[in-house]
Amino acid sequence: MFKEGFKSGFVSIIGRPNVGKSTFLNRVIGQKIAIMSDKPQTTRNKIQGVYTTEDVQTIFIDTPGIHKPKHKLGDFMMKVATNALREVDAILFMVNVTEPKGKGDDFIIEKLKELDTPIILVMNKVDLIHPNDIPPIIESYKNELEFAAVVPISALQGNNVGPLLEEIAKILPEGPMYYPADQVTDHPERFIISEMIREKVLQKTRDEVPHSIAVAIDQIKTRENGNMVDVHATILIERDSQKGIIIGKRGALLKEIGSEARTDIEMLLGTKVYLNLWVKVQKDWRNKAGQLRELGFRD
Ligand code: GDP
Ligand code: MG
Ligand code: K
Repeated sequence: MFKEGFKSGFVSIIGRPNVGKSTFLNRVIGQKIAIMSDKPQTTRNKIQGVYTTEDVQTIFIDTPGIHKPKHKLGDFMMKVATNALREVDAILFMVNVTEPKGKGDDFIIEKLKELDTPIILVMNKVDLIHPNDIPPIIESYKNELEFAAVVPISALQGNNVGPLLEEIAKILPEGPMYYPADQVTDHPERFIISEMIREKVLQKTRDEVPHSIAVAIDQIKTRENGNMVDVHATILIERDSQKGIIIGKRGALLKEIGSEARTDIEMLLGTKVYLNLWVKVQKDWRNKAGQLRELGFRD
């Protein structure tokens, strides 16, 4: 689903163990969370939660490896983790304000220095410290890295979490709603359906569109009478020129794609399906999500 001026993007939270990353996510996402970490379509950088408002969708992803300097990661793994951080729109570097900057933080800082990705320094657990004691700690980090913003919060009590979300929103680019706003649990068929549609597009267009196209499932909804499922999906392409190819003369090709994909989806769901397909140019979309997915560790 696309809306003029809507923003969306991927955000990675990094920080030493116990700084409050999970507490923060639970607080932010609460009822709105869609945990999709065990789903096949999720990036190897597991999706931890999706937070959607009227204007913004923030997809929080986990970047394994980078949190654990003691863990013996191969060069390759470390490179992949670092590359993944390069592909996100923003990084939340979370620290515990009650502890001085330590070795674990220095390790993360060294990794972050290699990146151009905007970083927000999140000083968590401010409820445990006198406000006067916070600035020197902030300085110790600012001496080492440049931050898009520095936000003290208490993830536990909720203090200042709203302003932090606003800082994130400032950084995110305009983009699609990758996941439905009302999604509380993941639809297990979602990925298969998107792949079914993608497959038809590739078959019908031969080699005229690159494999980098993606299909976002905007909505899967069973009608009230229960006899029919409405599926709304968007084919994301990178260039305007690909749009005409996919749609075809008077929409003929898109119709074929839709009709054949619908048959497959009906088999999968065991019910009649109304499939509504859109084609949308989303420049750079691949960098945002597809590439992350492609990096997947198959563990
Ligand atoms: P993670 O390892 O970074 O995911 O950290 P957790 O979210 O599991 O939190 C570690 C511990 O810190 C838990 O006992 C939390 O309750 C506590 N904690 C997290 N955020 C805060 C906070 O803002 N204030 C206080 N006082 N404790 C917090
Ligand atoms: Mg945790
Ligand atoms: K994904």
